[in-house]
Amino acid sequence: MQEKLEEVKAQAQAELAQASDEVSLQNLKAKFLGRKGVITEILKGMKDVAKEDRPKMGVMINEVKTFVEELFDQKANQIKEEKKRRSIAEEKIDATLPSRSLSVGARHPVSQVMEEIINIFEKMGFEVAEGPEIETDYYNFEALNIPKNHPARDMQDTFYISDDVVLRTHTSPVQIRVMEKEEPPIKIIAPGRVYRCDSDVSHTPMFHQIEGLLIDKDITFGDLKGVLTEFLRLIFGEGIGVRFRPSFFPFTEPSAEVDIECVICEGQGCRVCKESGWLEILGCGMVDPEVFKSVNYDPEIYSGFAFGMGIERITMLKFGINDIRLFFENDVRFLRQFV
Ligand code: 2NL
Repeated sequence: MQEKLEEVKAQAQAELAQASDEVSLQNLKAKFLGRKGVITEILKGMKDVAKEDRPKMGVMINEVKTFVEELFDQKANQIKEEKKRRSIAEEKIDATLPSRSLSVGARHPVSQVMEEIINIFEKMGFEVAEGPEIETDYYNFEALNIPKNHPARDMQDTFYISDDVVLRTHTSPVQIRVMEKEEPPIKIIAPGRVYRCDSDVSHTPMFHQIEGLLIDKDITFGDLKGVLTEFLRLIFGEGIGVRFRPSFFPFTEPSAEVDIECVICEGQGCRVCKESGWLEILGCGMVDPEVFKSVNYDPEIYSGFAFGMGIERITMLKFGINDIRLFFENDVRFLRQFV
């Protein structure tokens, strides 16, 4: 028996020395220590051993078993270490390789002009007001004295969510909401996205607008002219020609449209200004008493002016861009030209 056990030890040592990976190690483990393994078979043979010899035999067999188990543990560690060493040697990272270059974007020209306009009005003491882009018919039309049959209310021109709910077509409803909540003096601008059912070289279904509103005692059309003329000179340059033309809006009376001298041909006449030498840039007027009625302001005490302008149009004129749709493609080669 003693001899047999020595043989098993030697055999295990010899065969383990040959094993070089986890699979062959597992197979050998089954062969020696498994349920039908060599050592297990020897243990099973105990029943044929004389009773008085069994304890001694048991100790001897267990010694061999422990010896072989330790051999396997050692070998398993050796294989694991070898595998790790190899992966460190082979999977090298070259930290000196040049990196892939990151492409740098650019601030959208509409955002730049939006910010510039907001800055100018903030310096004049206006505060920014914001409100929902999904509005009720009341705030978008009714409170602004826009009659039920007005073309702006047509399904062709406005995105209706339901009979009573629309995507705002201007930011005026923001100003109605402020007037509902606060008493004059009011001095706000309302920048934001607006929506109209329209699409061609100069119209997109969503565009940006800034409206302004100033209400106090004794506000006159002269104040309106002063503020807007100063604004246009700051945006387009000190020398720019400015003119006010009579116009009509349901929410202002009197109303005016404001033109600047054509920035493309300097007033000589060209395709952009349709040979007139002038460019329409914004609409404005004195707030109509009907609007004051909607928000419970007394038109005998207060007066004020309001104005509105489209940001895309101003941005196109400022940078000489001839197709509004370029703003919405977000091609960085286009966007980078205006930094
Ligand atoms: C344009 C013309 C305008 C207003 C907007 C306004 C707002 C209130 C009361 C009265 Cl709450 N008016 N806004 C007034 C005149 C013109 O916009 O051509 N926008 C692109």
